[in-house]
Amino acid sequence: MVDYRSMWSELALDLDKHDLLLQALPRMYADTFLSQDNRPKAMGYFDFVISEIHGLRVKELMDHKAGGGKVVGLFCVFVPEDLIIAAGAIPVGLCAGTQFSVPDAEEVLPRNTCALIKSSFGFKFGRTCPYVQASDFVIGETTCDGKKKMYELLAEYHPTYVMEVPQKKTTLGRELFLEELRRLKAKLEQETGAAITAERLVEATALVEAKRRALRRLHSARKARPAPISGLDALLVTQVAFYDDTARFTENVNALCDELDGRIASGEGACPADAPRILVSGSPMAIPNWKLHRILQDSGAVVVGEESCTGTRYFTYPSPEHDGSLAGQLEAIADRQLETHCACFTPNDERIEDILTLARDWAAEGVVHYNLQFCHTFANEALKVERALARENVPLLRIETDYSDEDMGQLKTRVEAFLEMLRR
Ligand code: BJ8
Repeated sequence: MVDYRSMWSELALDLDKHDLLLQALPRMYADTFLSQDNRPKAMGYFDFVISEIHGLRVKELMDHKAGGGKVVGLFCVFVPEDLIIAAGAIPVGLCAGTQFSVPDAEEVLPRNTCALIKSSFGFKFGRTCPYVQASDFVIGETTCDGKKKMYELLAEYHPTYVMEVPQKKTTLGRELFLEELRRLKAKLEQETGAAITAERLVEATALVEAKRRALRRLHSARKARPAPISGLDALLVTQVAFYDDTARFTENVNALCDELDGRIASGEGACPADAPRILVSGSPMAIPNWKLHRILQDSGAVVVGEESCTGTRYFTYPSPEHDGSLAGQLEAIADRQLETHCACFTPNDERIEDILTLARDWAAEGVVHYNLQFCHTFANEALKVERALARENVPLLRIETDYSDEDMGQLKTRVEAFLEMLRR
């Protein structure tokens, strides 16, 4: 067992508090993941990654920094990873999904803030996340109001750069976003001292596209009945995508998909063929937020897709064709990113279309709309989702929750009643 304590000290972590966090994780992981029946063998890689979540991967980031490289933290899929990679830096997702860091955040942020924002901020404020500590700077974005205002406070504790994301997908919105990509490119070049050339960007986009393709392949495998992989395992893979080494991750997702192809061919599933098939849609589920999937799965359902930024919104749309020039590539990146149908946009009808397509093509018998408490954008959009699904006769269950365990019993009762209705 490697001892990482000196690395964590170097990163100025609060070691006592960090110990408490690491003590809780193995048990929680074993109960949630390792206890599942008939998991694909290739999930072993992802189990290993989680077992080293604050160890080996952080060491890789520190080695990169020791060699003169930079690490850049992100909170939103709108920030293009390929631009960061083209500058020779490593992007890492910092959105957090645990109640552990929420009390620290509530010393500063209002309690009625969404759990994702509080958890992410709390990790910096309480110095319990080696990833934010390892990052040379973080890139925020002007998506929801809670995040925007959190970044202003975060800037008091960590170098923070905020990128403007438009609120409407108009011609003007696209121009603004394109200009913001150019500004971000200049910022990255200034921070890393490396020039982002057309060639480097082609290579970086190819790397990121290969990862997205592998995730699409995994997502597509979940169309099969019985589903060859559990919803929990599939969600875990997407969560790991935000911080693992891109090329190694892609290779392992493809190995997993090869195994799933074999399972599909032989009719082997991760659940019974008649398990109710559920599409989850709404707020992202940052690692280690496995709460809703676990309740659904323990109640006998199988989650066959996530319409969220820890799901289809992250990987569905590939980069469009371009002429190979730097300017042409930035336009292609802008167009790809603007296909992220986040509820922060108005209007956002494309998301409703996406949900209908996913429910139909993945043969979902019901949709669970997942809303983090105090996330007004997704909460307001839920009504439109409900109406659209009603027109297609797809039942919807609206869940609003946070990261605490307090409402587990109540949620389980509601989920079980919903599944019972689907079975009837
Ligand atoms: S593109 S979904 S990753 S902004 S859940 S913090 S919206 S109050 S995370 Fe998001 Fe980018 Fe959009 Fe995706 Fe605010 Fe809602 Fe909290 Fe949210």
